Amino acid sequence: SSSAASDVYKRQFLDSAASSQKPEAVVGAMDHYYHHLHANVHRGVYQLSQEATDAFEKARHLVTRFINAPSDKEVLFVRGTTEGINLVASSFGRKFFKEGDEVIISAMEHHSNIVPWQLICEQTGAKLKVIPVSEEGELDMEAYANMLSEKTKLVAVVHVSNTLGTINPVEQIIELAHAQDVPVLLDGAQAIPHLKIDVQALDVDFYTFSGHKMFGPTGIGILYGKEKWLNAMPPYQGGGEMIETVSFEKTTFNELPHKFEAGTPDIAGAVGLGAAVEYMESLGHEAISQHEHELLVYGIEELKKIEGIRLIGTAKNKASVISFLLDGTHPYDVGTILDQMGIAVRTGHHCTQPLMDRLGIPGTVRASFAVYNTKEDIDRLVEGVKRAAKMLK
Ligand code: 7TS
Repeated sequence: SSSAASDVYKRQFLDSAASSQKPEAVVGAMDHYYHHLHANVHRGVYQLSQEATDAFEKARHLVTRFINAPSDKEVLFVRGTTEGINLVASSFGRKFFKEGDEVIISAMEHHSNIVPWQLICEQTGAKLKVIPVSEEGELDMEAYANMLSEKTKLVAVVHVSNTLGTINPVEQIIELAHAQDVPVLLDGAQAIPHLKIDVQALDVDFYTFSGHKMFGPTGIGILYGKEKWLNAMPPYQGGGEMIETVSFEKTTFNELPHKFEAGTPDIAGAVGLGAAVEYMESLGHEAISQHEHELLVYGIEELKKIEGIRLIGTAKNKASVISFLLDGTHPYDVGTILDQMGIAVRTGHHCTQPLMDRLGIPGTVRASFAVYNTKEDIDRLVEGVKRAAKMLK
């Protein structure tokens, strides 16, 4: 791609699920910010601070529109998906969980949608319930429906699996939970680069994602939360920015979204994320989906022809991830041979160890695509896997 900021594109970069490469527009926006606009936000009376604040808040507004949130108040800047989930677990959990309550997650969660819940459950006496996953990599929706009860305080599931690519039936998950007045958090880390997200159409209570997986910078992400929940929740961190008045007797808190944004934020990161939103909007979700779907279908078709290959994650509804194993070989060795050919894939458990245990495998080789990948990348991958098969068997 001629608009790419990185020469990594010259190689076969097939690890965008871990982190995407950056278009020139994103790097350029951050560069411009640091050269011309930088000052701290929300404080100075001077013009430069106002300009920095405007750039920061403009980025928030771009995200609000991108995910169709009702207002900027409900769109919080966080460090990424991990911090978004920790914020909800810590703040919502402290306020609403008690002994005997239950939190529902699934067997295909990334560790960052498991461990924060374990930590808050330990503190509050709540318990985790886990929706089972089939061999193909789909959620057992009947088991989920039966799991919901008056004890359930929250459902937290992944929208698109980073290991399998499964697109979960989140509309149905939310509908079933809401029928019992249970709020739902979606981990959108792998959904946001590929799917059009409309938080109002979903009626989701919390939606969180990372900037760096959607062509933005690292260190910045978003937590969307319904205003009624965010108002009811205590602050996550204390410090500057999040207060209204401070005294040793009593401190009062700032209004949303600032109540949850203690300290100087990643201003340049927010600006970069805003540029990433504009980049995705300029391509259009339909074009992104169509291109990636073609790559996925082509990749699956070609890889399937290789003797001894076993695809992991064959759900009907899938996004841009192909995980596989090669008979008689270790994923690490396959990854190493591919690397020698200039093909970047991820190998291992992909931060989903419980899912690996469920499927009875140590890990996978994972190729993941983004909008800048091409059929040639897939051809090189297939060639590489064939070579690995020959060398390792
Ligand atoms: N949730 C999912 C579904 C993810 O895929 C990831 C990162 C996270 C949460 C955490 O995001 P972070 O930006 O806060 O770190 N997934 C991966 C991956 O698949 N390979 O490297 C990171």
